[in-house]
Amino acid sequence: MLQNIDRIFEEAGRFRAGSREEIEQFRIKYLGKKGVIPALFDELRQLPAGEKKTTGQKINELKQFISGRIDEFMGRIAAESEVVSAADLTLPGPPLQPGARHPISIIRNQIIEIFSRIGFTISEGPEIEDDWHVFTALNFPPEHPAKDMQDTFFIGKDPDILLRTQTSSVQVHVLENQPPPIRTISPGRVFRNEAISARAHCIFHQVEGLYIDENVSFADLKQTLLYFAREMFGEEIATRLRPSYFPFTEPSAEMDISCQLCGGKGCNVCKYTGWLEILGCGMVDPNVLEFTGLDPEKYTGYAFGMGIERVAMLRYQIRDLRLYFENDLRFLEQFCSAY
Ligand code: 2U9
Repeated sequence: MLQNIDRIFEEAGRFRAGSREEIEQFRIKYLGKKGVIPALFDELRQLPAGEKKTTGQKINELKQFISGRIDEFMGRIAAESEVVSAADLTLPGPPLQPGARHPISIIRNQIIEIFSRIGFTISEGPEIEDDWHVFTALNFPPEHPAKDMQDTFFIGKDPDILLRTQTSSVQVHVLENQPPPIRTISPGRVFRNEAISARAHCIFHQVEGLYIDENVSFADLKQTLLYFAREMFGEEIATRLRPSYFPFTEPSAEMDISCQLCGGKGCNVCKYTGWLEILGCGMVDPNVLEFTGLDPEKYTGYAFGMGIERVAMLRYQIRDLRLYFENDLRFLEQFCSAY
């Protein structure tokens, strides 16, 4: 029943009225004697006692929301007809609701700004790629499961042409076309053949970073990521690295930040660990350098990658990834930023 109420919330939220008749029809549909809200209250009576309180509250919220929408549209129509009848063309127009940047854009711009300050350039590249730039040059073995149709979107029948699954493909182009020192980040949209849920989506955004030069060490990587975490989440944030595995880096690690909700003490958001995973990183595998024409005896480098949706979730305490893609103004209006 709660899901049904959520659906009605959305449906009523999408309603737009151009005339008094349309508003009246909307009122009858939801609040009329035989309308949706009285039907929900009838249904409520059948529920077990334990569920009645929360469900009843939700129905009341829905009722108030719908009444609010009716008042809002009536007010607008009244204001419009007043302007027409008064016809005072010297009056200022009705205020325009200012737009707000999407949270993904805000966080992407902040990440770009943070890394730009320490000398990283921005690289962009194609979303439709070939196998070499997405997998082979990044040291994925031919039989790697990521190359499977279950995980990657291929364009047509050609197994060589696909939608990039990570923006590291952009950095393979950079390595092929530019001599070191290279210090660049690649923000962009990526595609994975995943079922959509609160924690996963088939389209999401990443920022991958790459630094290649002589004598680049793991210590450089650690300090850069610590700097990033402090700039993004505040000076008080603690970080830790856990060993991990990626085909393109060796050694590899994942970085956690201390949970800001509980200050690292443990809560249901951090699953009582005090830590939240934020990104993956490591030293670029010598094979990747060799594949892209660099001498691994001369050059070393580090790389890192993060999902922008994930960083935004941690920054704004967003619980469900699907909210980013629904274009619901009640969600989008909450974000306001200089970025
Ligand atoms: C080159 C070589 C190596 C980029 C890296 C990660 C680790 C990583 C994931 C984080 C969450 C992607 O969005 S996510 O699923 N990424 O863990 N990415 S190192 O490594 C590179 C990049 C470019 C030439």
